[in-house]
Amino acid sequence: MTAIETVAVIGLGYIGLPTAAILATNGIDVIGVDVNQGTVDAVNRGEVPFVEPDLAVHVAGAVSQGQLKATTDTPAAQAYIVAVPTPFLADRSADLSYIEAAARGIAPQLQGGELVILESTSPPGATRHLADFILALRPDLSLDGADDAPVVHFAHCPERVLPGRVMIELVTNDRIVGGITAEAATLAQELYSVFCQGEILVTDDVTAEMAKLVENSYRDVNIAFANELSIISEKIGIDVWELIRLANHHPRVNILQPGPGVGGHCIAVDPWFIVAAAPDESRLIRTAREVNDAKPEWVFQQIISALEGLPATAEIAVLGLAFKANIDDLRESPAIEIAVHLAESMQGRKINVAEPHIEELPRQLAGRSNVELLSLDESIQRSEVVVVLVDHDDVKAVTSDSLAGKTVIDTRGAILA
Ligand code: SAJ
Repeated sequence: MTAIETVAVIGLGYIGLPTAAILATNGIDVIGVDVNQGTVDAVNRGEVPFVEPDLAVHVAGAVSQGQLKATTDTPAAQAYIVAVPTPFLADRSADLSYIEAAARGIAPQLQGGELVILESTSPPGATRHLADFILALRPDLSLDGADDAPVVHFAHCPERVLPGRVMIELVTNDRIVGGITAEAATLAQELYSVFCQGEILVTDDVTAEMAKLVENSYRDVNIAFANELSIISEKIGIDVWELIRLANHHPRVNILQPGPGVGGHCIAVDPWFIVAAAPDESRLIRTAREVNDAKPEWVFQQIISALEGLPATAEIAVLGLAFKANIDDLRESPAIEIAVHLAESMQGRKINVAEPHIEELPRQLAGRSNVELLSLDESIQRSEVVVVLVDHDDVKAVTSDSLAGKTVIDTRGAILA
């Protein structure tokens, strides 16, 4: 196959659009495909429909040079990169319907010789499922040239970029490419080397799928360990932050930080794909998920205990709503879960929310008569109990003077540490 010059990127979300833009600014002709006409129109105007540092300048530049276009219909291309959502279903197995929809768009365009890459975080076997799905629609094509049928190459190349640093990490992170065949992996390696300056490591499709899931599970298990330590420390009456700081002086110990739970759309989801694939064997991974998922309720109970003996008019400050520090992303945030639980269970009590990164309350909290979005200073001033849920820099700058006489529940060790 000659060098790939035309790539269709299916799904112009948090991963697809940055990938499309970085390929385009490196000289590839890129057609972005999305089911959302609004997204397609925005990209064709050179605009970005969500916030990610440096992405806007890449998209605007690529569109103005004619390297990047968007459409709702999948075109013919030499390579396809599928970057669509893989949420989990009620039984916590992965929903592959978006991948199947992408496959339906790609199948009629294939002539043989193309490379199809799945980037979406996927359960083991998803790349094979995508290949089988396409080949069932196109029995005239094959994986290996059997019976002289033209070959289509399939690979999995999981994304590993951190939101907020996507445009940097796309270029600098090492990358894993897993091919259903060795040739597919080599072709994918060549394509990613157009923009990736990190090492591009080659393996098979299922190992690549598992590598991504394992990275996020590793972090989940380690955060669960820290969260469990915070609960044990509370029970035996010691300071978990001091405990972890001291233990981490050991040369081979590096405990992560406890918090109000694990948020975002990756670490709290991906481990379940491993559990679904091997339920009886994934005891530690499942338990870690359960420990982290149970943390918001534990924090809520801590707040209830802190309120005992205080007057019914005592107000509560909630500092931070984002799923982690210094971002405005509220998706799957444990802080929101706790704030909503407080608002619902204490209708007569004021909840003074401070989240410096947002202008208005999210829909789960908006319109509730006992919830108000205030500045950090004001929410603290008005409240007897102060609950720290996110360690934003602004929250860490809160002085102990302003907290004098108040009960502080610091789930992040942002102020008390
Ligand atoms: N958290 C803690 N304690 C810690 C570290 C994190 O409670 O010591 C919490 C955070 O507050 C947050 C959650 O965990 O609620 C997840 O935050 P994160 O910064 O660990 O990760 P994400 O979800 O922003 O991005 C992760 C990254 N994966 C790894 O670091 C292994 C990123 O590289 C992946 O690309 C991304 O998931 C993804 O898309 O899968």
